[in-house]
Amino acid sequence: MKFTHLLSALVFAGWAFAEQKVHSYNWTAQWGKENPDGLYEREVVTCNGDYPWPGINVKKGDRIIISLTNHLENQNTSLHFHGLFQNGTNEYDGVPLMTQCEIPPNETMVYNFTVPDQAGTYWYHSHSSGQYMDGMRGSFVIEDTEDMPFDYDEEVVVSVSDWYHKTVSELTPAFMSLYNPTGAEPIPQTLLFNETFNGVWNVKPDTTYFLRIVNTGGFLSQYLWMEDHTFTVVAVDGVYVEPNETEIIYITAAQRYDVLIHTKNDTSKNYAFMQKMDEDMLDTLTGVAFINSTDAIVYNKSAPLPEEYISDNYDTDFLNDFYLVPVEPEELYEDYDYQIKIDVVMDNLGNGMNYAFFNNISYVAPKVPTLGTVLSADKYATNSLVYGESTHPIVLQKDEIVEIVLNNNDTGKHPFHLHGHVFQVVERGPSYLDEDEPVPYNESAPYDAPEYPMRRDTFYVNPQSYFVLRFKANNPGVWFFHCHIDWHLIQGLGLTIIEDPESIQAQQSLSDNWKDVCSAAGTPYIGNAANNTENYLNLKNQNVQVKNLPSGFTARGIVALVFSCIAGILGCVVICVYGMAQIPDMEKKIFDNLTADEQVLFLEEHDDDADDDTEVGGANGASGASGVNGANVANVTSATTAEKDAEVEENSKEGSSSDKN
Ligand SMILES: *[C@@H]1O[C@H](CO)[C@@H](O)[C@H](O)[C@H]1NC(C)=O
Ligand SMILES: *[C@@H]1O[C@H](CO)[C@@H](O)[C@H](O)[C@H]1NC(C)=O
Ligand SMILES: *[C@@H]1O[C@H](CO)[C@@H](O)[C@H](O)[C@H]1NC(C)=O
Ligand SMILES: *[C@@H]1O[C@H](CO)[C@@H](O)[C@H](O)[C@H]1NC(C)=O
Ligand SMILES: *[C@@H]1O[C@H](CO)[C@@H](O)[C@H](O)[C@H]1NC(C)=O
Ligand SMILES: *[C@@H]1O[C@H](CO)[C@@H](O)[C@H](O)[C@H]1NC(C)=O
Ligand SMILES: *[C@@H]1O[C@H](CO)[C@@H](O)[C@H](O)[C@H]1NC(C)=O
Ligand SMILES: *[C@@H]1O[C@H](CO)[C@@H](O)[C@H](O)[C@H]1NC(C)=O
Ligand SMILES: *[C@@H]1O[C@H](CO)[C@@H](O)[C@H](O)[C@H]1NC(C)=O
Ligand SMILES: *[C@@H]1O[C@H](CO)[C@@H](O)[C@H](O)[C@H]1NC(C)=O
Ligand SMILES: *[C@@H]1O[C@H](CO)[C@@H](O)[C@H](O)[C@H]1NC(C)=O
Ligand SMILES: *[C@@H]1O[C@H](CO)[C@@H](O)[C@H](O)[C@H]1NC(C)=O
Ligand SMILES: [Cu+2]
Repeated sequence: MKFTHLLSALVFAGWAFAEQKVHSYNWTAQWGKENPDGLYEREVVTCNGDYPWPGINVKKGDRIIISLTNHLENQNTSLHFHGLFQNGTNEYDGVPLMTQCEIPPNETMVYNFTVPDQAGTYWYHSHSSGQYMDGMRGSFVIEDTEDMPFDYDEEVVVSVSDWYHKTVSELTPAFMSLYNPTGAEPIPQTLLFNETFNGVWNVKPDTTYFLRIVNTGGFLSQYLWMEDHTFTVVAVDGVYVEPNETEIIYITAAQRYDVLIHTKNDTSKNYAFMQKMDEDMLDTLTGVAFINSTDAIVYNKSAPLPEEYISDNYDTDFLNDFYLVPVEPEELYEDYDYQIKIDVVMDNLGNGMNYAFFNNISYVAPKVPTLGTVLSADKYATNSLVYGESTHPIVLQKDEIVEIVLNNNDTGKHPFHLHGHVFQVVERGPSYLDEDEPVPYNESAPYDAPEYPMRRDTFYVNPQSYFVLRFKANNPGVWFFHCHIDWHLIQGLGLTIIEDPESIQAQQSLSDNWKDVCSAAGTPYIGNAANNTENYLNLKNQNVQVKNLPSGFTARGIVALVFSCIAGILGCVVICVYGMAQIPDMEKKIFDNLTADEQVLFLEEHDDDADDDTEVGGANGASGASGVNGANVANVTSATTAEKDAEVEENSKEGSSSDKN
């Protein structure tokens, strides 16, 4: 342990004895109507009826007690504190069916933990199937109690996020559908700045601002730049870095950039703060209302608001976070004890839908939350079998050095997040989108890893490329490693790390309230992944992913088939006339026509004979995965989208002039 570490550990231990400040919140999640972008009013998840959700601002060593009540009526909920290590309090990490049960309607869960020794910018959000994209999210700032490695005058937090005009439960059925065999993600309409469109940031002249930027969006990365001002990056994901000045920041979903911005002396004019969608992540621009959005750095309230400020180098000259240098250097872990090697693949399963995989596994939640299995499995807790196959369990030994090699066989970028840790970034390959094949990491190729690698908790991989991360397994708990594009999580892009299960058993226990939530949800919390309490090695009836397509089917084949079937069987007129009533039926018809080998395809109707060992799970226990909704299928037709666009354009004039801040 370095001296500075020892010192901060001692200071931190001191907190435990000093008077601990307690921050208590009673929060009720409920539906409300809001119009954050000024273009369209829709249902959002509110906090006690208010929107947006409050920012939390606390100091190291404080205690957080959040009583979260679910009054959503039709959905479960949960709360994750992104980036907090929850060392010893794994039960409050907030992942349904991994570290807790879903909080069902009318139930309350109390999250009760000590703020860790992790000064920095974090955030909280629902971890229940896509729900945070409906607005259930906020900033979580841990103030430093020691001197910070830079000076500033004022501190401000700001969120940036993509925004949809439909709720996740409206969008999911069409996304997880036979009619979307390529897995094209729903297209967001706008980008928000602090949950408002064309946001306003009021500044004072000649002032150094410490701006904490959080991307609370569920899908898109964004480019950020300012008119005639520069960012000096001083921290990422709660890790202080040597100041690095840049004109442009690229921020993925869930990442944080803390920057210094020095304002001008002259107050006669206002300046643009620009946000731009990473359009490479969009399958189509149809449905996007504004790809760029212009926020205002306001020096003078009577002067006009700024015009859009164009950049010609936004996609080439952004800061590459790989090269950042942590202020508190941690030497590269020279070698690893255990390697997790995973290929990211998007592919179709036997129901024709598109799923996401690490190797051949698409995450499906178990019957018993994984933490519950750890705490009840006794000596079997070190055997990954007991956690089930579709949770993709990986058991780590205490304090071993773990290397994650992730090869991205997909043509998109993905921001990956590991709960419970910051990791060292050892390598990231460039985009190989122009190659015919993905280029995997070549371990034997000579390579100079940085001596003091950058550390953070969310890091993106380039298209058809790879990254390599390392961390020490020094935080006993069950931790999710997953893509932070919430659509991809619904498609199963996650795996379960069971870190040092023996220490979890020795040190952690579950609160009564935690157990009450499980009982209310009807979810057992004792037993293996298949809810077997007698024989932990018997996984009969565990939840598993949908079976594979018969070999020879490809996504492209399905597209061709689906669309020729739609044309052949029904035709557009029928879709319009019969609407949703006909469509569930149509799916069956398409399958009838697909192949004679219907048994293979229709697993769900078949799991009582050949497949009685398993129950076919939907996507990640996602509410939306159940049933195809005809209304959303109709949205694919371009006429309706074009109409919407026209509407949006018109409303936008109002939106841009209204100063909602
Ligand atoms: C939260 O609710 C409980 C019980 O209704 C009450 O005792 C407590 O004072 C409330 N706390 C806050 C911070 O409002
Ligand atoms: C929740 O409680 C309210 C008020 O007591 C009741 O009307 C509603 O039916 C309950 N909902 C569920 C899902 O139990
Ligand atoms: C929170 O946890 C602390 C420490 O375990 C305990 O003393 C306290 O009673 C808990 N508070 C609530 C409201 O559960
Ligand atoms: C964003 O909202 C928070 C309140 O949640 C406020 O403290 C902050 O000043 C706002 N940021 C900007 C840039 O206006
Ligand atoms: C801005 O004003 C301060 C005094 O208020 C002065 O010290 C500083 O040099 C000025 N900066 C510029 C760029 O003019
Ligand atoms: C603010 O803007 C108004 C309108 O352009 C201008 O008349 C005024 O002089 C400006 N104030 C300052 C302090 O620059
Ligand atoms: C969006 O911003 C880019 C970069 O500044 C610019 O080239 C482009 O014209 C803008 N597009 C729109 C629709 O404003
Ligand atoms: C700043 O970032 C650039 C890459 O964008 C890198 O080349 C440079 O070494 C960095 N400098 C520091 C001090 O972090
Ligand atoms: C990913 O792509 C590489 C290179 O084309 C290939 O060798 C590997 O088998 C692919 N992985 C999977 C799981 O398909
Ligand atoms: C978790 O706490 C243990 C001591 O209880 C400590 O050794 C370990 O370094 C901590 N892990 C993290 C990630 O902070
Ligand atoms: C779990 O097992 C118990 C006892 O066999 C049974 O009563 C319960 O319905 C099962 N629950 C689930 C969710 O499978
Ligand atoms: C809520 O959670 C329960 C238990 O995990 C699950 O059975 C139910 O399907 C979930 N409800 C929704 C709407 O997702
Ligand atoms: Cu992804």
